[in-house]
Amino acid sequence: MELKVLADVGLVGYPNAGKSSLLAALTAAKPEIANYPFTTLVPNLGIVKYRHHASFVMADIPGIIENAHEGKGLGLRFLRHIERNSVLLFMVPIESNDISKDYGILLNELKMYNPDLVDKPRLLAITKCDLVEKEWIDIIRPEIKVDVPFCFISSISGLGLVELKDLLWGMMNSDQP
Ligand SMILES: Nc1nc2c(ncn2[C@@H]2O[C@H](COP(=O)(O)OP(=O)(O)O)[C@@H](O)[C@H]2O)c(=O)[nH]1
Ligand SMILES: [Mg+2]
Repeated sequence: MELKVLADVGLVGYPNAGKSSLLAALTAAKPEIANYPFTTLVPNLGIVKYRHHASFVMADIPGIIENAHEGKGLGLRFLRHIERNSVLLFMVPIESNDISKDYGILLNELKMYNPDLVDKPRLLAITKCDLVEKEWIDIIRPEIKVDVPFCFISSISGLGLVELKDLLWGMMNSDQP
């Protein structure tokens, strides 16, 4: 049986990037959150409430990256491509030694898996920002060299989550992906 899931936003990140935690913070979903890789084998889906009346679907797809080359996992067939643009949200923890480089590696993994996905609108969330001082964010902001919009978030403190939703909403509803 082929599982088809429709999502507006797909979370792309290595294990431990904070995908499940973001889903838990923004939706009523209760994905398993753990400090080790491969916590779940099935996609977690949640509905993000936006402003007063809107909502969109977010999917935390474990195994996108780690199984990409073996062709295992559910891949990225889940992305919706009608009506709204589906958006890829890349996630890299602020603890990374080189955020821009890690973003590039993720993008490349995705490209090797399915080149079509590179055409999807995407943005980068730098996660776990509660782990650093606010000043540190301002210091590293100019250092980040990526070809997409980016923002700083924390699923624990809530930092940047409203801005993240605004960015995602704007992208999925824009005429120019
Ligand atoms: N301090 C902090 N830890 C986080 C945050 N988001 C996730 N984590 C921790 O990072 C680990 C992996 O999180 P998880 O959401 O399971 O990552 P996933 O593998 O990408 O789904 C867990 O120990 C989480 O508690 C965050 O915003 N701040
Ligand atoms: Mg997870």
